[in-house]
Amino acid sequence: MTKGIQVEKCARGALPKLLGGACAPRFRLRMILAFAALILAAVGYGPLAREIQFRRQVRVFTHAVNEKRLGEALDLAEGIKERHLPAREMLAGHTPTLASHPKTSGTFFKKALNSVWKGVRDRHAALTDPTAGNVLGMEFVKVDAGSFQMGSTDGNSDEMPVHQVQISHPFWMGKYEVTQKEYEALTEENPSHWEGDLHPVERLSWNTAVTFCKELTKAERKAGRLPVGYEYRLPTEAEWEYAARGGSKSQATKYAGSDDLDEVGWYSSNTLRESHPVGEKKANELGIHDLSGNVREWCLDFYGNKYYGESPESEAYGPSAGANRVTRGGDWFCGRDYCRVADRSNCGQSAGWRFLGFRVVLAVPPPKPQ
Ligand SMILES: [Ca+2]
Ligand SMILES: [Ca+2]
Repeated sequence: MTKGIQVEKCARGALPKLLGGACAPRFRLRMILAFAALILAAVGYGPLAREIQFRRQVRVFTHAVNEKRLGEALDLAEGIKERHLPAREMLAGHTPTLASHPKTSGTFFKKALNSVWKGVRDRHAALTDPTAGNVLGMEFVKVDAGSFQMGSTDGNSDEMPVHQVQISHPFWMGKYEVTQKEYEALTEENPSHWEGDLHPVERLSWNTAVTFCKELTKAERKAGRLPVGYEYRLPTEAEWEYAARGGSKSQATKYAGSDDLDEVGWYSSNTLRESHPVGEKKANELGIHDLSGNVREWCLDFYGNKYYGESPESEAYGPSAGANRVTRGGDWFCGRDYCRVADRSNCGQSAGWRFLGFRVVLAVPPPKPQ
C-alpha cells in the first residue's frame, strides 16, 4: 500500500519521467541534489556559497552584539575574520585584547563589525571594475581613498577654515558631466536648454539628479555589476573637491588640472555664454574633465556657510539641514573665480538653471550628515 502510493507520487514528477518513471524517494532526492549542485556549479557556486555563509554569520554576529552576548560575539568575529577576510589583520589590535578590554561593550563590537564591512566592501570593489562602463556606457575614473586639506585661505569666507578631511573609501567618479544622451537613454526625457547629445544635461533640480542616480543604481544592480555596498549617487562636497584637486596625484593647482583656466574649463570669458560638449578641455591629474567650468555640478550636501568650522575630519558630509544644496566648479556663465577647486556655491533644491548639471560617483553610501 505504502509502496504503491510512493510510486504513484514519484510518477507525477518531471524528473522520474526523464528517468523512465522508475524511482525511489531517496534516489529521487539524490538526483535533485545532484541537479541543484550542477546548476550552482554553473553559476559560480564557490563565491555564491561563501557570500551566503558570510552574510548569515554577520547577521548572527550583529544579533549577538545587540544582545550583548559578548563572548559569543567575540568567537563569531574571529570566525568571520578567519574564514572570509584575506586581510587577516583586519581586526588585529582589537580581538587579541578584546576579552580584557576595560571598555568592552556593544559599541566596541559595532566598530569591529564596521571594520569587517569596510574590508568586504573594499575587497569587492577591488574585484569589480566599474571603469569598464555601465548600462549607459558612462566612463569612470577611480579615486583612491586618502586625506586632503579642504578649503582655502585666500578665497571667500565660507571656504575657511582650511581643514583636514579623510576620504575613507575609494570611489569612482564620472569622467565627464552626465551628457544629454546618457540622461535621455535612462529617462526618455531631456530638460536641457543647450541641446546636443554630448553636451551636459542641465536645467534639472537636485531631486531629479538624485532620481537619475537611483534609477542608474537599479539598472546596474539588475545587471549584476555593482560592487557589494556601492551605489550611484551625487558626490559629497568633500569627494568633489578631493577629486577636483587631483586626489593622491594632486599638483595643487588653482583650477581642476591647471592654474590656467582656459586650458581646462569653459567659463564666461572663453564661451559665447553657452555649454560645450563634455571633454573638450584638458583633464585634471586624475583624468577627469570639466570639473572647473562648463556646467556647475550638484553635490549631495546641504550648503552651510559656516560648515567648515564644524566639519568632522573623517567622512565629512553635512550639515543635516539647510535651505540650499551645494553646487561646485563654476560654469560657462560665470567668472573665473567661481571655477576654483575651493570655491563653494549653492542653489535652491528645485532650481533648474541652464548652467547647472551634475556628474555621478559610484561610491559607498555617505555617512549621516552632521
Ligand atoms: Ca563642471
Ligand atoms: Ca563661492
